[in-house]
Amino acid sequence: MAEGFVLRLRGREVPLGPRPWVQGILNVTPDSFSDGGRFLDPAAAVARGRAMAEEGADLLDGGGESTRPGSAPVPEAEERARVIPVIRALARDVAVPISVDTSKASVAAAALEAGAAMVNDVTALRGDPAMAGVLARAGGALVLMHMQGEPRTMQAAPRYGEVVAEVAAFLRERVEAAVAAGIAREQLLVDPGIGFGKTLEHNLEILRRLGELRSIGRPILVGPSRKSFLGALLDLPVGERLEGTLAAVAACVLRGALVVRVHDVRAAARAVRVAAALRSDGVL
Ligand code: HH2
Repeated sequence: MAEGFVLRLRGREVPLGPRPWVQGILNVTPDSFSDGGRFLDPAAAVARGRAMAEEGADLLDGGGESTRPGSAPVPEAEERARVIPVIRALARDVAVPISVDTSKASVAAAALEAGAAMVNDVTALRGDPAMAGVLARAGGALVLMHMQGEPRTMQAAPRYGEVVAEVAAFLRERVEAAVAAGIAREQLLVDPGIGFGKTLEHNLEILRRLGELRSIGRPILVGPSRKSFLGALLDLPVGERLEGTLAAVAACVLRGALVVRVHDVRAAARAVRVAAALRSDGVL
């Protein structure tokens, strides 16, 4: 059911799928929505990264700028100072590939130079005109994520005609724009951007029909972890959304997601294994 892909990381190609990957979130920020301030200290961030690799992460995603609803942009020097030393240390210390969660080309370039193998750009190359060139030159995988609006205002009044069709059309267009800019198709993953300019109903509709995004022909990454759609469904604060996250992770895997981006790696890795075994192609 879930197809296999070749993913071009920096300097090497790896198979992705049918076994899904767990991407561990490492927020080196004071203000992320669920763990802001916990890993701002570089030593704490590196320890957290190592722990997630031991808990079964296939990939780590380090970010120095929160994109939670209402968040303000972080100056480039500040973002670099937060995230680059952590990426450099983790790239040396852990066996799994490291991704950098940034929309700034200079931060992405520095992270790739420091050993990152992937860039997670929540603006899908719309935030910084120099980003595509960085990926075209340096190589490395690139996540193209859908977002309506920008983090500061995106949850004010999200509006779609048909949300799944519009997200799919956007991701298709961004894949072609990346390829036209010199990035290889094998470098690309797509992500519908749960919670980025979407109401509860929009998020649910995307997750219910996630399988439709498979026709884009690139691996699907989804980030449901601890997000507010779970809070709305369960009427629970951010610290109590683990079970909801795991249910969403399982549903995503059953519908063909090949990377799930999560905070709680150990639990999610177990849920992913079971969900993958229960898919029609039964990945053990
Ligand atoms: N979600 C967040 C951040 N980056 N990147 C991708 N590709 N997909 C996502 O769904 C996604 C993302 C928000 O989660 P988190 O990193 O925990 O929070 P914050 O942005 O507040 O740091």
